[in-house]
Amino acid sequence: MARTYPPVSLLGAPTDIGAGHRGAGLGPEALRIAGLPEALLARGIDLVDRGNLDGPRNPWQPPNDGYRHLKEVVDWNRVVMEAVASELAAGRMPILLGGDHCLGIGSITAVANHCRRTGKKLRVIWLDAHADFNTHNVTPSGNIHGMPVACLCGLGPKELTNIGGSAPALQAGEIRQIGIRSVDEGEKRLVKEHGLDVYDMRYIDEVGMKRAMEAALDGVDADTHVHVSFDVDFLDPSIAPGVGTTVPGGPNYREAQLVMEMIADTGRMGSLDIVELNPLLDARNATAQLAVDLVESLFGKSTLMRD
Ligand code: 6HN
Ligand code: MN
Ligand code: MN
Ligand code: MN
Repeated sequence: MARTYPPVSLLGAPTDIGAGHRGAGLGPEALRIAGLPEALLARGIDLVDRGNLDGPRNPWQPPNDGYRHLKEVVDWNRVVMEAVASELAAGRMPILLGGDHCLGIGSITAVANHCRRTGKKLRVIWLDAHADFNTHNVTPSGNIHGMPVACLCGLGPKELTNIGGSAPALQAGEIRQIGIRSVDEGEKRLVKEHGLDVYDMRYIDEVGMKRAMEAALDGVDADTHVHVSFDVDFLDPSIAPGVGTTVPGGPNYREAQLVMEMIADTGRMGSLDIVELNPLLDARNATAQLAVDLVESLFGKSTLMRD
């Protein structure tokens, strides 16, 4: 049976404010040029591209007390949170076009508040090479794109942990992390302390992507809002070179497709972030095109044979 999707809104957030490389701010335009709007329209989706949000420029400063650009990161996340919240309130599915992964704080805080208000359960599927669970005490870089999951779980500066009104925005039990293969030393300790549910590459190698995703999606039902936070560095760098923080040993093309297909099969995706795409490091926009291809699968494209 063909699935129908809620109306979708694209929200561009052209910034690399939380990253260690310049260029992720060009991500929204690269995704559009790679054909994301047309691909979704071709899936029969009622789509509106809201264009790009506006926020502070990147001052490119060194860390201060363990954070780079904290004030600007807060400003960007407020803008993102409000935009995502208003799409959800209007019954639309927001797709955030990053931008770096620090924006997951605003995006997911808005989603979490929406779920509390509507009485939905929330499941965040965090596709990433990294756990993004650093704090200012343990971060090796000061880059806030390495901290969004910690902030969402209440660990971080008040301006970010309480951005949606109260902290924590999320319980660790609401998150599943897939594809993880680079976690900093201090970060590892925090991930364990907070009991994050991590399906790392070792686990995926051992049991296979199918079983890993079955476990990650276990319990998702008609009352669940699934939020997908897709950090493009989740993918193996041999197929996705256009990111600032490549880590070898990631999911290959087929494994990545399976992840997206299994999420699509739940029929419960209610919001999506596509982050960390860096066109300055890409090869002829190939990584952007791959991201679009995978997003089509998130919207059911490659499940055709099973309809
Ligand atoms: N990302 N763990 C490293 C750091 O600097 O904290 C890398 C973080 C990468 C974050 O890709 O979203
Ligand atoms: Mn990330
Ligand atoms: Mn990452
Ligand atoms: Mn919803």
